[in-house]
Amino acid sequence: MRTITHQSILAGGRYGELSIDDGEAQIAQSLYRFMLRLRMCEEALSREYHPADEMRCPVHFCIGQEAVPAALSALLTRDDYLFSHHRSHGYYLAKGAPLPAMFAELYGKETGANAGRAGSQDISYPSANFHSGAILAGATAIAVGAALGFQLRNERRVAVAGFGESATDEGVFWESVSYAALRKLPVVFVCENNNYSVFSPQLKRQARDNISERVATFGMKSLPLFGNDVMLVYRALRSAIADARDGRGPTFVEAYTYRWSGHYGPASDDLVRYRSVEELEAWKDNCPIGLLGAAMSARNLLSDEQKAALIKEIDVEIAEAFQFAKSSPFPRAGDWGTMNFSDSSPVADALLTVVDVRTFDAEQAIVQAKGY
Ligand SMILES: Cc1ncc(C[n+]2csc(CCOP(=O)(O)OP(=O)(O)O)c2C)c(N)n1
Ligand SMILES: [Mg+2]
Repeated sequence: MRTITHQSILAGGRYGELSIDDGEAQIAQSLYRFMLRLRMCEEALSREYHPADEMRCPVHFCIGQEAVPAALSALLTRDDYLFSHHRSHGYYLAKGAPLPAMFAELYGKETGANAGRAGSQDISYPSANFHSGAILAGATAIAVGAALGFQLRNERRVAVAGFGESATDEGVFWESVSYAALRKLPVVFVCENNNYSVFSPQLKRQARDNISERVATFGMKSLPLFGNDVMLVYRALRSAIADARDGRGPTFVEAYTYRWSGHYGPASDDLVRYRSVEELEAWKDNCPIGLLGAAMSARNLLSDEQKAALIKEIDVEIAEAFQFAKSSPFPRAGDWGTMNFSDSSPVADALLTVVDVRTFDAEQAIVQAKGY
């Protein structure tokens, strides 16, 4: 197994190994488009978040981490399941869920993906088999459960769990790996290792930075790679997903990457001084979109005109999504009882009757979303 760490990536400076093989022109173009669209969405949402303060849910932006979702978008079928964590937007779009419903969800609107009740970090789109959740490492265990279901029913479907390296601080992650390896389940674990859990680097939370090696000792294929080379990520996930689908068992892919934004919210949190300006700049030099774009230009796969046309097209789509979100109605308090998505849960029904909607609303102080 090749050794790769955050330190070794920084020591390597500007990455010069991204290659587009013969026959990969089309996939490179679609990966580029996905990453650019995701980046532009995140930047537009960041710009709108303050001072308007119309989005009132916490948002964890994934600027700089576009490669893994892009690769998944090209590889998963609608029938496959994708479970992700709080940094959810890239994964949501990877599953082909609609942009206007994502924006509306962030605005807390009735037309949002979850009728405005989940917000960014718990957003889901059940008809596309996409679910995210704020409980770290939850995605890993749930994906294993889904994969067990596919295996028992003899379905050629795959479950993917996407999460940050901090999920590996949790016991349930290792239990999930152990059971998936034992049962050779059709599941793929994708860890976006950006080194930080909020403000804590991995080596302040774990004695070693060798997650992939440890996973391999559980009897699972395990692959660490430079996660800003989207072509590498794409090839690794293509083979992992094919293995899972064809009964060759699970794979753990550890994609080393970096978030440019603060942990949450659009504002920089660098004043906490948990990471250096030089480190951030070094990773910006290795931007996943910039690296792919340069390789495509060198192969005449992306002209300035094509890029400008793409930006124009995405700008229009984003403007329409904002318009949709802002002009949509808020959910009505009187619909509280229908928030239960299951119609067969007597426990939830019983609990819901305890809540007096009017009292509940009256007791909610208006809390400004500022400070992050
Ligand atoms: C079980 C659990 N513990 C703690 C938290 C609080 N929390 C939210 S995000 C986060 C850091 C997550 O880091 P990582 O998994 O590496 O993802 P990243 O934010 O770096 O993308 C923590 C500790 C949580 N959501 N769930
Ligand atoms: Mg992290």
